[in-house]
Amino acid sequence: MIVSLVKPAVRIWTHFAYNGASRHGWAAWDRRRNKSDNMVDAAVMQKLEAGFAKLQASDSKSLLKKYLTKEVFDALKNKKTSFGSTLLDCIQSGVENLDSGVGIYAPDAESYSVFSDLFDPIIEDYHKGFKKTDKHPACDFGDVNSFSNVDPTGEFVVSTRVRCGRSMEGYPFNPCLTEAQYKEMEAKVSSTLSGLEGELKGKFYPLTGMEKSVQQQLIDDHFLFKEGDRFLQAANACRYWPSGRGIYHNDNKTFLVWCNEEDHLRIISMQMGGDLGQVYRRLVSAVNEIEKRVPFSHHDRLGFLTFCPTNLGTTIRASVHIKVPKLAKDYAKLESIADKYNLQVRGTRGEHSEAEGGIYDISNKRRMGLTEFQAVKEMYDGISELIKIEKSL
Ligand code: ADP
Ligand code: DAR
Repeated sequence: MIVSLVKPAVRIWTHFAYNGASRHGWAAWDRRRNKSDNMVDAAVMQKLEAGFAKLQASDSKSLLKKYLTKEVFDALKNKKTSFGSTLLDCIQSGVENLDSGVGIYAPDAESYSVFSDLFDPIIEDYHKGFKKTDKHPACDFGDVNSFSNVDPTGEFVVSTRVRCGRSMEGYPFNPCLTEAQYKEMEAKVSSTLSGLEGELKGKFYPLTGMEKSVQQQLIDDHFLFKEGDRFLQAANACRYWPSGRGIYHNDNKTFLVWCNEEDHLRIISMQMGGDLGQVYRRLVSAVNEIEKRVPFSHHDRLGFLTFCPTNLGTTIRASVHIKVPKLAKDYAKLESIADKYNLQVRGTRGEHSEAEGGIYDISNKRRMGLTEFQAVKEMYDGISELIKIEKSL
């Protein structure tokens, strides 16, 4: 009887202990976090201990829960990066959102090495075997004319999109950015992109001052990132919103750049239909053009650096919005077939969303341990197989 009361009691205590502490709000906690000393202060330690206990008492399925063992927690809880980032900055989103799939972000690039005891096993698991001794290959977009239309008859694929993430050298990630830095980065991105010509020519639209109806239409049309992502909010990635945030796009909205949502830059090529070749060629030429003007943060072992470990390396997500009504009748089967081809199945609006009108967002899952070309080929081959199976049912 006593034992059966313990777990719920622990769960209740940790819930209030953790959330009670955050009742004082991040601003107060932020002020207490003295970035100059190398000790983790008592307030942070109290939230860390409560957060760890809450996670342990939960039935969360996140990679954070899986790999933040007591041993790893004790080894990392007193560590800080030179930006003053602590283990709490890394795990707070996964502690607040127990339904996270991953649950961890890097507040700055150094976090990947200072907290590597936690990041490395999560990276190995998510990217299907990229070990801490592995080195991500050099950037290689391959032959950009290798991909044709993945669905020439247009029976299944609604639209195709290839995106990559880039971090600007000299700036930390969201939780460590000041409002002045957000504005500085936005100005740099806006002026850099204003030099693009031809099909890439377009205009930068700051989120600050954007008509709500215009913003919502861009989101509904899948061109703009959504607002109020609770995972990013809990990771302290939405401070000073909408300062420094915005979107650049060409007239046809086939080439877009997100500024300071989850990553400093999300470079996106997309269009209706299944012509992956055309989408990929546009993405590659855009990345090459932008790289001439903006130095990107790159790590010798991890590849291109991003806020979330799931986007490291190539940072490439190649996706289709696709209707596979027969396969979708058995969602678990669709996911297991997709998993065989290293594909990730998501709802129409991406992460943590449901399919609308039977449209699924299906993309390559892993981004590390293979080249950009191989990541896109993995999507092309996997989607081709899914369409073959759908046709056979
Ligand atoms: P993240 O990887 O950070 O979740 P994504 O790069 O997947 O973000 O962007 C998610 C957004 O992109 C969602 O709004 C989703 O609807 C849109 N999206 C993804 N793939 C496609 C596609 N093939 N066609 C149209 N929109 C897409
Ligand atoms: N939603 C968070 C992050 C998952 C990876 N997707 C990113 N980074 N957009 C989670 O842990 O579920």
